[in-house]
Amino acid sequence: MTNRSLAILKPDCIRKQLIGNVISHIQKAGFKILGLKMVRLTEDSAKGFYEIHKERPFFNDLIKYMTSGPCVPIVLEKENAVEEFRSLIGATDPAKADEGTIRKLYADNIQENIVHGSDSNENALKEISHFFSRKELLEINGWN
Ligand code: 3AN
Repeated sequence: MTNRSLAILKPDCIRKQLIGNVISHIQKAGFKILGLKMVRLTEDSAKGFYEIHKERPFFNDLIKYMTSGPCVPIVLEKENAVEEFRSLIGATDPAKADEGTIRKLYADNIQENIVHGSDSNENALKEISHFFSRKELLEINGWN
């Protein structure tokens, strides 16, 4: 079934000038880009996005990192988008990620791991609405 996933190119991706490289991997893997923008997350917005991790020991560092510079959220569409995108990016810890995955290729460590990918269809829809309005996606795609 065709569905959607939210990717976020994280601040280390932008700092390392890797936006183009990562988007190239995404497009070569057959994902359609339905929406894309550059944003700087506020502390409140980052805390809202990562609410599920609020009790984890790395939460404060994660918020600091995610607000340390701009991010590029991207709405993706493909057959089995969530699973397919998670296999394209690789394990959370780049040291454990498979060869050829985006995190294996570009990420430095488990926190600064270049890219986010939704972990379920339900979360994908929630995460997409964190960054994009329905109207915004409809208006853009109405031109295709
Ligand atoms: P994924 O991004 O692979 O779904 P999650 O949702 O478990 O991984 O974690 C969200 C983010 O929190 C990760 N992308 C990473 O930046 C950070 N993170 C996860 N686990 C750790 C950890 N053990 N230490 C530091 N940061 C972590």
